[in-house]
Amino acid sequence: LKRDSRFKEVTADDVKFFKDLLGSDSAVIDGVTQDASEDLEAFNADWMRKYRGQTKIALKPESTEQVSKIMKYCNDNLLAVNPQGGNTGLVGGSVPVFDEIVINLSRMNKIHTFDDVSGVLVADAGVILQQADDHVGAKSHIFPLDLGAKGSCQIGGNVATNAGGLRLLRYGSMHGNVLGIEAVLPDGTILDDLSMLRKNNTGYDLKQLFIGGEGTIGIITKISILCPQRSQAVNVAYFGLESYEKVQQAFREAKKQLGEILSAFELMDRQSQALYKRASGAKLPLEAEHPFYCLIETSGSNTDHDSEKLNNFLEHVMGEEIVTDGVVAQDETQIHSLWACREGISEAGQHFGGVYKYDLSIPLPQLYDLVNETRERFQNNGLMGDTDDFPVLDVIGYGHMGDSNLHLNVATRRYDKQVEKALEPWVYEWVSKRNGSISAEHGLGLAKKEYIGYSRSETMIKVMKQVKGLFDPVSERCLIVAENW
Ligand code: FAD
Ligand code: 2HG
Ligand code: ZN
Repeated sequence: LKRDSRFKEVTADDVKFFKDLLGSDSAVIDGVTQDASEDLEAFNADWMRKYRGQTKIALKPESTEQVSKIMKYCNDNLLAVNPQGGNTGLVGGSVPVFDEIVINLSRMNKIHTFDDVSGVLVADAGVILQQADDHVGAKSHIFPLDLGAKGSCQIGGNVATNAGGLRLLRYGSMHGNVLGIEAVLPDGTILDDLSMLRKNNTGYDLKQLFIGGEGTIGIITKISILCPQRSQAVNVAYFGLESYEKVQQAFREAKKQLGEILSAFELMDRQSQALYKRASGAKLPLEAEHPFYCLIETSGSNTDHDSEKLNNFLEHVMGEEIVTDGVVAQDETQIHSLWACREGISEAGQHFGGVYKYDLSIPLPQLYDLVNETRERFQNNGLMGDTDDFPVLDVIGYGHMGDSNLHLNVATRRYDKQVEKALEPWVYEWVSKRNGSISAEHGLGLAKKEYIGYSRSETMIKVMKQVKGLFDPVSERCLIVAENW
């Protein structure tokens, strides 16, 4: 990668402009006119410690007007910027590639309104997901998205990545739940589309371009989102199965028998659970090992009715020998520990050094074939083994079975180009041949932008570039994320 020389480097004058605008020192982390190397590390390095930028300045605006003035100044002066939320993204989009200015939304963290009749929440983009969920939870509602990074990721980042998460099966994607956004365009224009309406068929639905747009056409500053009623009865079951064929049968049965109360159906293979156990030291819920595990959650309004349904389902699938063994959580603590076995995998993947992550949409019947084939590939190429001589520790498969979304993680002892070469573009070709998507829910970021052609046609990519040009005419390349898609 080569830095685009058209983008200017930040000078002392620029720093002065930002300090005058943002006021307090902690709003401008400055490595240009003073040494701020330590503070800047948090803005430059991503969650996986895989992508690292070299920004010398990070800005933490407090208001939409400040974001607007920053963007206008950067646009006029050809300074590249990179929006940043909670920095939990998994595709290298949340950190700079070169010396782009980081615009971090963490100080824009106010919740504006929540109406418990309509369920509409209006909040700043920098509100942490967990805080948003706690806020609406106090009024018996639920934020329509939940994911393992909820303690750090921001709702603006969730919208920018169109994050999927653990309950998409039930509540649908951000494209359906977000009612409005306020965003700042590359030239500083404030686009006020902070609608609270469920229905509004008056022309193009522009906010949809920002949802999943990964900050390439503007910075989201506020969102309005529809939050459903929180279910009074939540039940979780975790069970073991002997084959992927049986996993599919169990999913079919769960839809048939649990219908409207099914809120999650997650898949974990034996290797993913073993790695989670090894990394966290936690005890797994079932004594014996099984080739596959599933986690089912139901959410409904009647405890007795829901428990009966779930127990009947389990009795049925065990009677039919679809499921080998299973447990149902008896209280809140057990619900948390069952969910931890699923949510903790992502972190376990990188616990022993590094990880190569692939987030893929694959037609269900073939979804697990890729994990088997990847494992075989590493068994045959001499890169995977039990000692430190081998870079690859294990290949694990898990994910949102209910959404046909596989997470393939290759857990390594260290990042190694040979491992990457064995995986890319092979994984993308494999997925493309089966008409899947090379990014189901994490986005393109820097990691996958080169590979977009495996999931989108030339015509679509051309139109995307035209859209980008419309919002950001200054450069065909992205001013917002200097290394754009
Ligand atoms: P960041 O990581 O800071 O940014 C992500 C991208 O959005 C970047 O391109 C950034 O430039 C852009 N961006 C951020 N904020 C804004 C804004 N206000 N305006 C415009 N652009 C912006 N993802 C899923 O989909 N499902 C999961 O189940 C899931 N689980 C995860 C579990 C763990 C443990 C971790 C670490 C990550 C997980 N993710 C998951 C990845 C997911 O994309 C993020 O966690 C989350 O949506 C990103 O939010 P963030 O605030 O951290 O954004
Ligand atoms: C999950 O579902 C996340 O746990 C992360 O999307 C997946 O780390 C991954 O590969
Ligand atoms: Zn996921």
